[in-house]
Amino acid sequence: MAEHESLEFGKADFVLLDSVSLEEFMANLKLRFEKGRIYTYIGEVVVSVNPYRAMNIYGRDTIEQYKGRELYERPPHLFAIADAAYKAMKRRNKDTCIVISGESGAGKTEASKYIMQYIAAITNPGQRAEVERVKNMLLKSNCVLEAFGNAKTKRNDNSSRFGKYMDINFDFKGDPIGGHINNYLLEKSRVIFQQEGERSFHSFYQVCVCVSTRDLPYTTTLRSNAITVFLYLSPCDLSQGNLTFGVDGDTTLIENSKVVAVIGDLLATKEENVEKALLYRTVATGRDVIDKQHTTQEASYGRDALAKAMYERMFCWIVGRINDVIEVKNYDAKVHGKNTVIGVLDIYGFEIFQNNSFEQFCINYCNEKLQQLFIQLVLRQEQEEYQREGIPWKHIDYFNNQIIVDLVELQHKGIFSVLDEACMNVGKVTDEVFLQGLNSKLAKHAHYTSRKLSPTDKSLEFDRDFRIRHYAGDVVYSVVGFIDKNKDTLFQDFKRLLYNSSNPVLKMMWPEGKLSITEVTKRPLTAATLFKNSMIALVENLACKEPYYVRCIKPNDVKSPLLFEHERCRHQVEYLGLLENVRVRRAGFANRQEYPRFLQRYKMISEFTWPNHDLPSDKEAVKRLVQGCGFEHDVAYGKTKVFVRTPRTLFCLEEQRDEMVGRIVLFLQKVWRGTI
Ligand code: AD9
Ligand code: MG
Repeated sequence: MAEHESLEFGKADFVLLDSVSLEEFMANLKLRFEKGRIYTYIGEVVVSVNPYRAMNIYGRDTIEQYKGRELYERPPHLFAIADAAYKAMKRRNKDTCIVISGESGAGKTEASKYIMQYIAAITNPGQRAEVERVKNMLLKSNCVLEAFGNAKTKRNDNSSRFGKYMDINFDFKGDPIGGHINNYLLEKSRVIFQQEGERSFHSFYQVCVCVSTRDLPYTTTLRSNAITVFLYLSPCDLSQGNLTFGVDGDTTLIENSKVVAVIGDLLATKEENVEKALLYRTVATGRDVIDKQHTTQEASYGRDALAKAMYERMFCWIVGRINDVIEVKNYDAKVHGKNTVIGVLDIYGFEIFQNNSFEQFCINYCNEKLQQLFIQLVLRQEQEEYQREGIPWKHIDYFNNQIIVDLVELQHKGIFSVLDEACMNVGKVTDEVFLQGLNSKLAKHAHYTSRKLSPTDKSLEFDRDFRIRHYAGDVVYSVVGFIDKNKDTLFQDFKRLLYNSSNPVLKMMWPEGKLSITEVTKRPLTAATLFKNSMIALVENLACKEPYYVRCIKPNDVKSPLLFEHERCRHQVEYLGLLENVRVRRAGFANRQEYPRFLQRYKMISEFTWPNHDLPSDKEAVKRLVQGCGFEHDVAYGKTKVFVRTPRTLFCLEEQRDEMVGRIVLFLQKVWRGTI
């Protein structure tokens, strides 16, 4: 329960609602949003509503107010959750993580940056140079990663098109000594295509601006860069010409050969090598190795695959470079003890577009996994706390989205397996074959349907459509492109081309280009399998840490700071399971505090504890205090914590405390003025 917040701003913790109904929840959320109170707790979970305006609540003075405080001592804030994670890590030597979830545009990335800023601000009081260096790197890496990994979408002008999990390592003093970033599936198809009203990654436009404002010779490389990417930036002038293919009789040709020269230059390789890789494919037939000419379609496919793969590799390379400079160095665990970790997860939010493809499918599956983790951990955490403290537990039902997670990832039966099977077909490998596979395996699944299975369903407009009932809503996906995106083929010729570049960085990015065609036999893992494995590993990693949650809500679809669209918000509150979260929290105990903390806060309201108690333990002292106030019936005593069931009791305690603090202040003022 947060201090200094009058009811004028609504309830600072949803647990304190008079009754738990959707109406009350929504009314409180709306009132707080309108009063500029964008954060509200559910116990230790922060619910955040995107304000869509600059808020004066992240400055140095605010940071100072939260430093070292308990959650309930200050109005709800991201800083409080960051502090709680930090304290748990420092005091109890626990690895913690902060999981930020919510749909696209709800404010996850902004929240993650404020959390990082807070952690940076409260650490390293001794100004150690190496720690300052690490902190700077951690903070500044955001800007680089956003340039290369974020883009404007219809949902968000600065949408993360990759998932990011960042570990910050702390030494025994609690100062950051390093970190590590894991990145997840970059939406690389954006390099070659953007839906109407969307853009490619920010970096392309930033490069374009550089080119027009800077001088030669520095821009020589940049210009060639820009030329090659112009192809794919629809709003740009393409006056430099496209890399397009045509035919002359039986021969496939590059129509604009000037571009090939630029690419050769850029890739630090010979023009003719580029041309050959674009037009031919080396294949092994028995003992022979031959050059097979591409059709124009194959050549275009190869060109696009090359552009996507190069961008993705470059992105991973950038992440790797950042990791090199932030990795923990010279830390001897034997001398200093184990270094502890706070992980911050900021991943692409659930999204529904007009056209949803493989990328949306992966993004939404990722959000299903995180929702499942939230369900497990919120329940598990409560359960474990009661068990640990020796207090009986009462079960609350949730909608469990495990059924949807299984629908996607289950071995043999799940959508990813059906997709992989379709990709391995020896005969026809088409998106339609994949859809048939889905229809035959999942016809009876409550969360799957398709146009074939529900022909009268108006939301399924085309034969290629299938629909998943996600925890956050129904999404219609088009199967078009699933097979290609899953196989993610890049001809070996391109890998070899890049490996043979005289640019050492490019060469290093493509080690597999070393293999000759006869050595390449192993089928690489598909994009779906790689993504699934990375999600499973991510969830395992999060599950073994003490989690803190930020649940972000997007108030409207027009980025307005004033509009609280009731239906939009209600939908999010429902699917995020926030009401159930409140119920779980209330069915147990609304508040729990360690005995010394509780005493520190309320000792002035009891003659047995003020100014100090002489009882054998703090636990005994708390018991006496509670008995004295007449709250025995509403309180349970755990091993290390006192549990308060109803918020009303806390209110009463707070009221009595306020009154006593008021009296003490008055008394002290009189003493100072010499009137006593
Ligand atoms: V996505 O899943 O990556 O597409 P996010 O990350 O949830 O999405 P983001 O943090 O990028 O959303 O927020 C979207 C926009 O909302 C930002 O660019 C800001 O303009 C705005 N925003 C979000 N949070 C805040 C805030 N605390 N204060 C002010 C905010 N503006
Ligand atoms: Mg984001």
